[in-house]
Amino acid sequence: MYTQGLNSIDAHPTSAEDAEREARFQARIDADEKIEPNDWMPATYRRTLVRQISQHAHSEIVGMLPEGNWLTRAPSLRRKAALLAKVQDEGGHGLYLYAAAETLDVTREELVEQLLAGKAKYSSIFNYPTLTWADIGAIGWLVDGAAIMNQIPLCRCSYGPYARAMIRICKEESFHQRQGYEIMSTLARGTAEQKAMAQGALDRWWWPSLMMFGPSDKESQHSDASMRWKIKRFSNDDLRQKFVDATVPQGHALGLVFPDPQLKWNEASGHFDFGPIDWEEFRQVLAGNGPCSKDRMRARRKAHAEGVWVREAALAHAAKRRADEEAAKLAAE
Ligand code: BYC
Repeated sequence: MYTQGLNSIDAHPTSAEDAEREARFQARIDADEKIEPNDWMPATYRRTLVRQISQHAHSEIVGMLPEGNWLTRAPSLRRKAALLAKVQDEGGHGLYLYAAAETLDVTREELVEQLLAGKAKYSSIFNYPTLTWADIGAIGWLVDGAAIMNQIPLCRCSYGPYARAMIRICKEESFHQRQGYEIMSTLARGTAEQKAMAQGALDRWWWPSLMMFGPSDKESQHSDASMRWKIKRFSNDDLRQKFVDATVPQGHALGLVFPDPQLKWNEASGHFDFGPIDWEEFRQVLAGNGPCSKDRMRARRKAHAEGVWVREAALAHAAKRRADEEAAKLAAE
């Protein structure tokens, strides 16, 4: 389903001059300077950023779908208002991220086209269904919790526009995570049926949440370059472990059981050990064979087609304002 021609490895400079420019660029990164849109950057750095930022933007937009599914069925007005605000936030995150990607010489239209054509990846997690209201709690607690763990270090990413977008996004994500945990905690303290709903949601979302951090470090193709460029500050496995260590005590506080018989505290390492991840499932989801992959793409294409008139109206309005401003300027001369 997905292609990523964007990040082919052509990192080797073609001339002594290029080598010198790359060395200066790397020295700036090593000195923790921010790289800004008009600065020189290696083509591979630019492509890596376009790949990661656009996948991230697509994830935010597609991520609106599983939660949007519950807007009409939230159990109270308060829950509905909070969920609506959260889903709107995700749309906003997508916009900041598309705007950050556009500073790298690519248009939002091109990126959206890649998504709709099935050529661009988005996070594996959004290819799973939201079967009960408890899944909304689990998404906030686990999916947003995993997102925060991954995204806090991105606030220090070497590329200025991405780092700045992430600061605002992370603030909003922490509200999302608390919203989810509160839903889980209400259900876990509720009737036996409600507690069973919370447990079922944890059973469904735990392993896919661990997969969000990407393949193991051994399998990760882009980590070495991204770490050297300080786009990524921690490896996929390190972030996954941090997430497990932070989340397991939260689940235990809710009285829930993680669906992993091998999960246990390891006194010697100071971390939780956990069982093997089903990487075949991850590969299948990335290949477009997740439980909801086809539905998600269908919903995005439909929304895009139905939004044509909004985009046309916005462009017509902008053109009219420009024309009015020009006319006012001429009249004033
Ligand atoms: N799903 O070499 P690797 C959110 C791909 S939004 C799909 O380790 P990298 C939220 C990877 O792209 C969550 N694909 O890659 C929104 C690469 O494929 P390509 C999104 C995945 O980039 C709404 C290949 O596997 N967050 O939280 O060094 C509501 C090899 O991987 C996944 C971000 O996008 C995956 N899970 O590291 C609630 C954060 N994992 O491109 C919540 C920014 C890996 O070669 N992104 N792949 O075809 C990142 O931090 C990094 O891109 C990743 C992967 C850690 C995800």
